[in-house]
Amino acid sequence: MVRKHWSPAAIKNGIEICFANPGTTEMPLVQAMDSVPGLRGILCLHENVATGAADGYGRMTGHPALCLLHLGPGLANGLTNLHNARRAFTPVLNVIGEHATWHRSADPLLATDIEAVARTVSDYIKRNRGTATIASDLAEAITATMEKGGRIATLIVPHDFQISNVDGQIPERRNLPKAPHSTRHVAKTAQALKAGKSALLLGGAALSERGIKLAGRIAAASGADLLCDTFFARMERGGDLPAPTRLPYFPDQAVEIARRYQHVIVVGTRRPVAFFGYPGLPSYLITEEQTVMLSGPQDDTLGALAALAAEVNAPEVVEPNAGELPIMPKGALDARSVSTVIARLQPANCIVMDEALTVGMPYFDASRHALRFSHLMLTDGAIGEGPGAATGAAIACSDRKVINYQSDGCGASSVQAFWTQARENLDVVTIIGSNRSYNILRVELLRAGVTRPGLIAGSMSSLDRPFLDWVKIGEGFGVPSVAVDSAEALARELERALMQKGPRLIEAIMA
Ligand SMILES: Cc1ncc(C[n+]2csc(CCOP(=O)(O)OP(=O)(O)O)c2C)c(N)n1
Repeated sequence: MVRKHWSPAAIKNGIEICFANPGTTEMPLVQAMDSVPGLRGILCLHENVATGAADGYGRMTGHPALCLLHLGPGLANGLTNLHNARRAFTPVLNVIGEHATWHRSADPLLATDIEAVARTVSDYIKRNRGTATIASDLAEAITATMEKGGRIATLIVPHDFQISNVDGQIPERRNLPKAPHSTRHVAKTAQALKAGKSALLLGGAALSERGIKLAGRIAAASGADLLCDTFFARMERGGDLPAPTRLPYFPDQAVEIARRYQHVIVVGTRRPVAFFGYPGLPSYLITEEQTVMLSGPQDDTLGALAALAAEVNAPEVVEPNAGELPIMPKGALDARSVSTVIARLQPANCIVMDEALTVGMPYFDASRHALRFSHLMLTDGAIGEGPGAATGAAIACSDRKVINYQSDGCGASSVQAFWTQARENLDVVTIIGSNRSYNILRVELLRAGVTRPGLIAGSMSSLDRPFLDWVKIGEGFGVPSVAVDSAEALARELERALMQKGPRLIEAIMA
């Protein structure tokens, strides 16, 4: 039976976790998970939690999780976080159960053009054509997720093919040859570093521990500054690691920083683009003349950095990133004080999933001298990622504490993740920066010169009628929760939460 064949095929190809919100057309595949040990099924109460979790899991492990989703509407529900995963270059495999082939012509409920939905985020889409190829299709789709630095693959499997008999070998995914880095780009970069004041703009693999250390050595040899992407997928930070300056979100501020350099060397990412188009401001944050490409997100960035380090005679050891954390705040809570309390108390080796928008704006600088940690961010601006991604990160790294620093509006989009955290007893502490507004929309209006928004514009950006009661929300999904409104109380509750195992939620109510 395919049921029996399916799980071994997934496991043999390196899949260990299946984040699922299944329906009838996926149930044979769900049953298959019981047939052999090794594939852990995790129920998510919304598909966007499943896809967000797969993103968090993939960013922490470097290999794909499987998302089992129900027909077109199930996949559509998960699209937001597949957008984020795509920008993060996270490998993710979606498997979609489809109606039985003989039943589709009757236009049953839930019949959808699944390929059309999948196309918006997937680089690889395949419709399984028969039982005999299910296992090889699966192996091929898993291989596709590992291509070009990490991709989204979607495999559609009709229900009748899931329940038929199948024999034969279980194929393995192909090992993809790694494209070598460009020696021409290395030579051009070395020249640019000599020509004038430069910065290395780091993203992707350049923000891994190895990448950032190589970049630090190159900076020490050449006098270049280190910058990083505004919305990076994962960055190793704190301790004695080099600490790049993050390009600001607002393009005028980013351009102001970029203007200081004759050359900006792009490493592991793309030429940076403003989030939105604002009148009078450019789309690209660095000019064409400034741009020197060392490597893009899909290239061998670590190889290129190592070659560049050799080319510029980089020292083996550089001055550690010395400095102090900001002092512990007191009194009423604001963005700065919430960010500072977290930066000061976060334990060594933790993972911080940061979807805190304006609440979290001070956090990057506040945590510059924090203990060593992995910092994950919202990569594509499609909100509602944090709780799901924190869930996936906690499953990927069960020995590490996960902190989900979360603004309230974004958090409200994926509250169902708390239930999965409770059910799986995941070690996630969620801190809701509760400003009771979609504050970024107000800031954007202000920047556009709208000092007095109209009634409708005002109500579209306020979350205060009624307040979201995060203690009830957390508790309702099974997560012990508490609300605080001072820095002292936040520090006390965060310390307490960090000492315990299992999920906790703290609502930090801002003045
Ligand atoms: C999927 C999606 N829907 C809507 C938006 C538009 N949007 C961007 S930020 C935001 C509100 C964020 O509010 P909150 O999380 O409370 O953060 P704050 O702005 O208060 O810091 C909205 C609605 C988006 N980016 N993505």
